[in-house]
Amino acid sequence: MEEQLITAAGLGDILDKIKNSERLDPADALRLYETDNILALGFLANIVRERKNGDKAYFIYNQHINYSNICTNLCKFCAFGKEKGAEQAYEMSIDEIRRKVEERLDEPITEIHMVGGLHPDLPFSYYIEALKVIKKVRPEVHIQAFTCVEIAHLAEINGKSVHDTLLELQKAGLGSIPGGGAEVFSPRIRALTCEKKLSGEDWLKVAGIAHRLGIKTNATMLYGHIETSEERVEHLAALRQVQDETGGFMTFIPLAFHPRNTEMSDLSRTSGIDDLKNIAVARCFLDNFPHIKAYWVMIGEKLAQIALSFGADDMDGTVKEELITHMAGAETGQMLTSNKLVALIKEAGRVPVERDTLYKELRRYQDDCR
Ligand code: V47
Repeated sequence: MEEQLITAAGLGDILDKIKNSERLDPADALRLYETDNILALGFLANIVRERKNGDKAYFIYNQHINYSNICTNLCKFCAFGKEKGAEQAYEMSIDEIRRKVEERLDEPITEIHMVGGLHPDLPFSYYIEALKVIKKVRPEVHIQAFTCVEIAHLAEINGKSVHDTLLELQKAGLGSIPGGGAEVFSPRIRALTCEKKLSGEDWLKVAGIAHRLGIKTNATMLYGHIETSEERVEHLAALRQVQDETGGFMTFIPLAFHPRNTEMSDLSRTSGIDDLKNIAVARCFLDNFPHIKAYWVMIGEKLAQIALSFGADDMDGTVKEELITHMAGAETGQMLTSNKLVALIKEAGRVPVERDTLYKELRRYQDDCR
């Protein structure tokens, strides 16, 4: 039945490749982006998803801390970053970061996800102290912090190489690196939307250096603004190439552009179809990525649930206090309880698995109904 659907969609040759675990080439990915048969695409992605992760759908008990929104890059797609001195600009002191962690000590949080803007004058010691204070209050927690863009900035203010800076951050408590700042690697897109930001090439270099030090990272792509399908595919191909070399990426997270309060607010929000497409194409093309995340904060919990049948095997986590997407108009809640995540996953016909940051299974909700 499904095979007929796929053949009718003109994707029979891609089905054969996927069945034989053959790598898709960029032209295949482009055809997948251009298909209007979302069910055929979903079926293809689901083959890869179930081959890699079976029926499991992961989530994590995490806490987000956005230590400062002051940023020198001021990207056109971002509503979070503010100039120093602007009305909504803020920066947390080390004590405030400590309090944020202390406030939630009664919750079984396993990961703290910490990112911020490129601050013009916080010294390198601030970032070291931030990591140390989190570890002091919550020694067992895994800190996933500072995007590759922030890492390059930290190396600059530290006056040392990315390699040596990462070693210092690791010693202070850095566990892994989140996937932000990748945006779309295309120089055309960067020139039009985030001209001051680290180049795509350099983002990939920082990720590679981290991987070679044994520091795992995530990868993202910000889609749904002015990028073309070709530019999306080039982005995915660049990630796949680095992953072939290092194996250090854990998960790929397509990020749906939210236009409100940004300099690109004339654009519409992404459609559900485009959200599912980005997940499904990534799952088919990124054959060397173990996981694809449907980030519920950006696409909503309902679509994230459906995405679990369109290639995604992870819904991210409990989150709480997310600012980057909410400042750009996200209508999703600020947090989900772990019970809610479990219920959403079960209802989608998958087996909920609470994981740690590095995808170690902490608890499988197979038969119990908690
Ligand atoms: O780098 C900025 C994006 C990213 C907007 O690694 C926007 O597990 C949508 O990377 N609309 C930060 N997106 C968030 C991020 C992330 C989130 C969750 C999990 C992980 C992970 C990483 O958010 C930025 C940028 O690409 N962003 N502005 C916007 N208006």
